[in-house]
Amino acid sequence: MKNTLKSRNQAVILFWGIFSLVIMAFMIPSCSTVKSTKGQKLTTSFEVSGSCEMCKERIETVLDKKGIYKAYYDLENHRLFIEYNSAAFSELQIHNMIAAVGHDTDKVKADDLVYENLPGCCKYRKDEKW
Ligand SMILES: [Cu+2]
Repeated sequence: MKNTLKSRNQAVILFWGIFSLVIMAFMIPSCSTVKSTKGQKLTTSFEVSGSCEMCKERIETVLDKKGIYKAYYDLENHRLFIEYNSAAFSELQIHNMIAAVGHDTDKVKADDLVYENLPGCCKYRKDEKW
């Protein structure tokens, strides 16, 4: 009698122990994913090479993505202004996306082959030494 009572208590403790572990296992990752998918709204600007309206269009189009709220390329000052979600992209990823379509940024240089394939009016490296 005493023995069964003890084992019953142990079973109850075991049950609640497992139960709370399961609850915690569900809670912890859901908390962290909510945090990471929410991210932060970041605003930044950096140098991007470009020479004409087509460049502006190309740069702004490649940044027309979910997670990027605003992207404005100032053609005169060769500067990109961007507002994005930190959970969706890192700043370096944005630099890479721009370089991938042929435009050098102050952090990432576009691949020569991609650059060579830009239309003549977009050849911004003319008077620059690389
Ligand atoms: Cu251009």
